[in-house]
Amino acid sequence: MTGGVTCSVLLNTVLIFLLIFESVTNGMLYPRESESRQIQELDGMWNFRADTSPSRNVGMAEKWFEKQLAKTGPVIPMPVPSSFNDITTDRKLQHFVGWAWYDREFYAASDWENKRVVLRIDSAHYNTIVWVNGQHVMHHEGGHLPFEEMVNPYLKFGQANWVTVAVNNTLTPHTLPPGSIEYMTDKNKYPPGYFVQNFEFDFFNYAGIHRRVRLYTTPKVYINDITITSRFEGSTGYVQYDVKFGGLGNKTYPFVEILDRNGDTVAKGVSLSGTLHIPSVTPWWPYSMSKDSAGYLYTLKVTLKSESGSHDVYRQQFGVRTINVTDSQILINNKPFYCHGAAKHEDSDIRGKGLDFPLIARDFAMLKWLGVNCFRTSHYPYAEEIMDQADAQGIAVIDESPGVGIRSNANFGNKSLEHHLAVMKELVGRDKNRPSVILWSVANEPASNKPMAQHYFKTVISYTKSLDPSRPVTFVSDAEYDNDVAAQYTDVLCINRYYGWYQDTGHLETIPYQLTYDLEQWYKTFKKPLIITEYGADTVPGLHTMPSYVFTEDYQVDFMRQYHAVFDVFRKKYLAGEMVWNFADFMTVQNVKRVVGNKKGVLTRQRQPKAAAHVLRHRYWSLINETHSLNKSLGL
Ligand code: GCB
Repeated sequence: MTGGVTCSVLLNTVLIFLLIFESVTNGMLYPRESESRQIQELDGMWNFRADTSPSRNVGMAEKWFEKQLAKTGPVIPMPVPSSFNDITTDRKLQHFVGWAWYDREFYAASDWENKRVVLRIDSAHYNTIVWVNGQHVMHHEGGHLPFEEMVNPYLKFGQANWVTVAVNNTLTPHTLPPGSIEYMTDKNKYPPGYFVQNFEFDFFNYAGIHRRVRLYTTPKVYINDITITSRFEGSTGYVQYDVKFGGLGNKTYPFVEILDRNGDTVAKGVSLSGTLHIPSVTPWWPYSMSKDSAGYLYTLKVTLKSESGSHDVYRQQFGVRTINVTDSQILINNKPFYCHGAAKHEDSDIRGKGLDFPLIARDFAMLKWLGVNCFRTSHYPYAEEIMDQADAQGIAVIDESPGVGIRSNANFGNKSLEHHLAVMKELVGRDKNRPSVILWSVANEPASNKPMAQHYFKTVISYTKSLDPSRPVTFVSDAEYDNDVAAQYTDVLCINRYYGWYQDTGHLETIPYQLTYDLEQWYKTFKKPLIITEYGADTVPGLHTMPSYVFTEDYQVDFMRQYHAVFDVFRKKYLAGEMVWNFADFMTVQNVKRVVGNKKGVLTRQRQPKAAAHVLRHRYWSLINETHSLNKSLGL
């Protein structure tokens, strides 16, 4: 009893600390050029050296950051952004765990001296330390979100500078995702010092500098953060905005304008926060619900002049749309939204999880080809460039944290919880203005049947709601309706199901029985809209049998048809969505259940269709046509 009280006092303290912390931390605006801001890309070939010493700590002990990496020992070229794992032919590097070191040279323009210069890394996996010219600049924990720091004190203006980045991909019980290092001490079986990285998630733990690295400049008094929420009544849009600025306590003269898609001004204001009205507003819609205003984005142009004469301009895109949840539906702009989607991964040959523009473009082309109107960023936050496309192309997103594999008791402790809250704050801070984000998912398949999950998820979900009261919050469960202790705190139930695959393998005829019973029980227990966030079957492309057999393209087709028949019954009731697992094949750890990765994609890893993709495409486009003709008959 006493233990429980102490524990909740501690957690409340954590929550209060984070709420106070929130009002004073930096915003995380995406780097954008403007009249007052310049960007210098640092992507390209960097020097790279993995610290393969048994302790993995020689680089830190010898202070490799104090000189150019090439002067510390042999380096190889490594592309940034990319995962380092699949670039070379070296098996040790593919599976390397520990500190990986990067460095490169760059020039800082002499006229930057009077500006604020920020170094931003869009993401590096997992634990990152950055030095400029040998001096420590920043440290960030977490593999999928951006971090930045003002670097003026470390720069040599008008001269060459160098930046060193050390990234450690070790996962511990308190990282997100969690993992553990296991030392194999039996000298008869393993070499000295042998260890393995264990974790409970099903994708390759790609590592390195995964996203863009940039320097950008702002004036000394600068726009630090912008928060926008919106709604509409009749044809009028109401846009509530809040601008935070940084820099020395100067008097500021803000000017804000809302620009429509053509760049015409539709509303103006002269304060740092307020509500602007857009007459004849065009709401943001998913493309499956509107042909004409799909992905309609406005721009909030903020101009901030200060007494000292500095002048900053930032353009933030947003959409006008609302999200509401009833006991059986998700409503976008007060209309029922049925998610016919796919769960994805950031994953590709060679680059691993490295940002790749051609891949982003191809993925969106294939999402549209399939008729996907919603995807989940399983199982971590995706690159901002991917989220930009979702906003602009009108595809809804379930935005998921890296909370995957939270299963052992150690993963539910205070240290883990505190970090989880901090990650949610970073994620909401980054994606809060995105109209595509309709739902936050705080985790995938945690052990939500363990009693300790109740307090943990109550805290994470209520904290996320406090950060963003405008969106529903969920987590994705693989527990059962009668033992899940955390689902009660969600707004939408999300469950992953593998009937006919992991259970009753090959017995397609059992799927309708088990799925129907399950959906009914979940709804009866919780009275909330439900999304099947995963169902799928591993499929080796090119493998065929008739009748169908597990692992063939034919089985994937038959399997999906069983699910679809049940979905069609329940989508008229309280099923708010179906999402196939997975959009495309992806890499996993080596495992007897996986033949060079997870093959549940309806597309291959090269983004070409398997037979099931055609079935899905037919289904999803029929659903879109049904929605469009319904809208037409309603005069929308
Ligand atoms: C799941 C997990 C996903 C796996 C998938 C599978 O439930 O959420 O990460 O990849 O099953 O294929 O086993």
